[in-house]
Amino acid sequence: MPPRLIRRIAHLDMDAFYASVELLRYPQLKGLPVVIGGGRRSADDALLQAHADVPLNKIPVADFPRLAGYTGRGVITTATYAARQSGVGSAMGLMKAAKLCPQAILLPVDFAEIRRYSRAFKDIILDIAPLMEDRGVDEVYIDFTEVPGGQRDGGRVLGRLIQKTIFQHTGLTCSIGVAPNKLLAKMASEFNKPNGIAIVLEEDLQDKIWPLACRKINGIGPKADEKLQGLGITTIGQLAQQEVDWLIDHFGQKTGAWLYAASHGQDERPIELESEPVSISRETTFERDLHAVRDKAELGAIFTRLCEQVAADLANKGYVGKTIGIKLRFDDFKSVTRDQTVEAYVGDAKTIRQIAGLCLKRVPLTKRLRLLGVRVASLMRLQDAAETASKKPLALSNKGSNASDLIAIEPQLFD
Ligand code: DCP
Ligand code: MG
Repeated sequence: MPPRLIRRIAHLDMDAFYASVELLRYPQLKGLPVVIGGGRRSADDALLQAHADVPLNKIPVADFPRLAGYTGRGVITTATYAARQSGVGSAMGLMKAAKLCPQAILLPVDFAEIRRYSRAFKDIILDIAPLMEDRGVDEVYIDFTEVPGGQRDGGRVLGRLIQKTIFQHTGLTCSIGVAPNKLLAKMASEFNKPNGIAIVLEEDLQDKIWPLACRKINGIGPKADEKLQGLGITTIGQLAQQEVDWLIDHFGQKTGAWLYAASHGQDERPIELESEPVSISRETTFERDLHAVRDKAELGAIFTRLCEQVAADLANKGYVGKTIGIKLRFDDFKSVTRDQTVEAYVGDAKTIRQIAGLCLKRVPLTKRLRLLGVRVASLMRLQDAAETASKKPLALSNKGSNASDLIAIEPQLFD
């Protein structure tokens, strides 16, 4: 019989993520104090304009905007480790930071670039270890248990492989904690930041976890922490000394029991896998049944609104699609659907509305309507679609816009 595998869960968190992404563009700033925050300023545009004739990595360090003299209400989103040495960090006001570290370079956030790298590092992980839970822009949980190398040296071998591969492909570093569960892994990933790996085993609880402040438990926020401090409890070890009933008396059944389990390093939560949506849709049931002709204006407005909502959902989730569909339910509760697949991926409300309008024309609209829905399927990640389009010869991508031109001249129902 094969030996029973120890459950090994990793938490991976990118190092100074937004700042590190900027350093890829401006490698000349490596090792310098850089803070990211505030809005885009005239100084940022001026920098690029003044150096329009040189590659970004050749812009002299001396020309970058500095924190010194900053006025305004902006806050720091993140700071490089060099800047953190001066005591600046996330959520600090930029004016305060300017006093602590005036020489720091100040750059704005480029969200499109952040999303691109976020997707890239997650795809690299998925290639190596398929059980990954997406926890936001710069962190994930990974189940190491059955992945080759995931048991070796407590998971360190697989951790190193993932770090190395992410770095080779993106130039970014990350830190990894490996532990028997998500709770401990999340704490461990902070132990050796940046570019570090930390292993926490069950038997390490007393030495590595109990000395930490209660706030280090993901889920104990400032309010709960204040209450714990009021009860004389500052470390996880002190929390673990309390009777579960005493904790329940003070925090209620659910939180009390959870505090007790957490302080003893217990956490059974599974890894929740990322699931790709098959389609994105919106539908609405009307307050009263509507007639295609008599209530044309109202229906038209609702139809447009649904398309706008679907377009916004697509944008938020980062997808485009090429099958546009509608769903209608009549006053006799019978439903019909129609859809149309177009050549180019679309995501904007206007094009979705045009194609959905064509679908609508294929349905006889004699009965009154109870419900209207709009759906976009055959999805592709926006970024992958952009990359595919940019690799296509120009003639092919032109075809897509011709298709929507054609649609634009079709008369619309409900208009
Ligand atoms: N972030 C933000 N607002 C905050 C904190 C963070 O917008 N109050 C953004 C900027 C960070 C990113 O989220 O780059 C990830 O947050 P982290 O807490 O992981 O911070 P960093 O990755 O910047 O640094 P670390 O190396 O400590 O993980
Ligand atoms: Mg991070």
